Amino acid sequence: MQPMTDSFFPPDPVEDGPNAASHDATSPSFAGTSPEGEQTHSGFVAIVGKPNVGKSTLLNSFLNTKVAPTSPRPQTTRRGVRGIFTTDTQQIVFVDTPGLHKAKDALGKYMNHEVHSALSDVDAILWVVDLRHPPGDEDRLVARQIRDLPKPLFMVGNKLDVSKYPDEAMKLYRALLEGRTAQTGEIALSAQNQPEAVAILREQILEVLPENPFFYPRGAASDQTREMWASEIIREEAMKKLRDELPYAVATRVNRWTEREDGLQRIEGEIIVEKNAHKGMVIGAGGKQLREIGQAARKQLEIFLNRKVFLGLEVIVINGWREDPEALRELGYE
Ligand SMILES: Nc1nc2c(ncn2[C@@H]2O[C@H](COP(=O)(O)OP(=O)(O)OP(=O)(O)O)[C@@H](O)[C@H]2O)c(=O)[nH]1
Ligand SMILES: [Mg+2]
Repeated sequence: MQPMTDSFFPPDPVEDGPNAASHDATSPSFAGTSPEGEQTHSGFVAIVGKPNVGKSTLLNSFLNTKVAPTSPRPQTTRRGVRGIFTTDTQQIVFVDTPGLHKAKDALGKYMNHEVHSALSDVDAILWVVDLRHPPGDEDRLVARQIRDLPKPLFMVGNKLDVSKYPDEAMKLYRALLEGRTAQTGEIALSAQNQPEAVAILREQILEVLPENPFFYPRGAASDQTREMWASEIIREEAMKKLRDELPYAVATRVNRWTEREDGLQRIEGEIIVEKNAHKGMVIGAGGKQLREIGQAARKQLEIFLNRKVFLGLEVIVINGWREDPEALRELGYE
């Protein structure tokens, strides 16, 4: 993967990357034609599916960088993050969504709402399924939401590298779309290990984009601020390290980001837990766990920023934040 550049949105173009180009928002291409005067095509493409099937991994692979957090735990994605892929005359705005699931709290309801709002106004849909398993209730729930939408749909059978019966699985998932009349395509791949297959799918998506001006300047990789992006990396590492219910009870926030003259990025963040008893569990004996989370997050930030990073992390309590509309808003879940 390529390192992310200085500012995240609008970021400087990644050298030789897919988004490499001028990102002057007033350039003719932003207004509907390429610099050569050709018509531009662009559109929104929602990536949906049940939790943990590899939606965010696929998004990052489409863009060849890290826009969205990924982890082995279901319900890693909480916000509908946009990731942008731009060629001379085409732009895909991918909308990564939380895994559709049976919501248990206000945060879960917000997450499902993100899926529905992503689906309400898109030009195409990617439905990601996990080929290691036959469809379950949550897959059926997703299939019911998308089957009759009159937009191009690609069924993406993911985790091909670790699937024992991919053909059989594809057949079972395909059956959930029976009766669908709009344009439908399918592909089996590994979002994690097959960049060539992911590029083929991206080509197929480019084919169905409608005529539109670009929605984002050339060179933009995401709609997030650098603070939002970094806080998601911190949350990813916290989710990977924490156990039991804790990964779901933490939120993260970056409050300060300053740059020293020698280029060092000083980032100060918070890990928010929902009760006092959780604080010590996140910090760990002698602060070991918090240190490990911080070190892993710092490493990722350094890779993608291509800069030295100082990451300061504090653990704070916001009582019952997952059920508190005001706290949810404050943490960016609105
Ligand atoms: N072996 C294998 N693992 C994969 C593949 N794609 C994703 N994974 C793993 O599956 C897990 C879930 O990936 P995510 O991309 O976070 O899944 P998601 O669908 O975005 O999950 P939520 O945001 O929780 O809904 C991670 O541990 C990934 O590394 C793949 O092609 N092969
Ligand atoms: Mg995700």
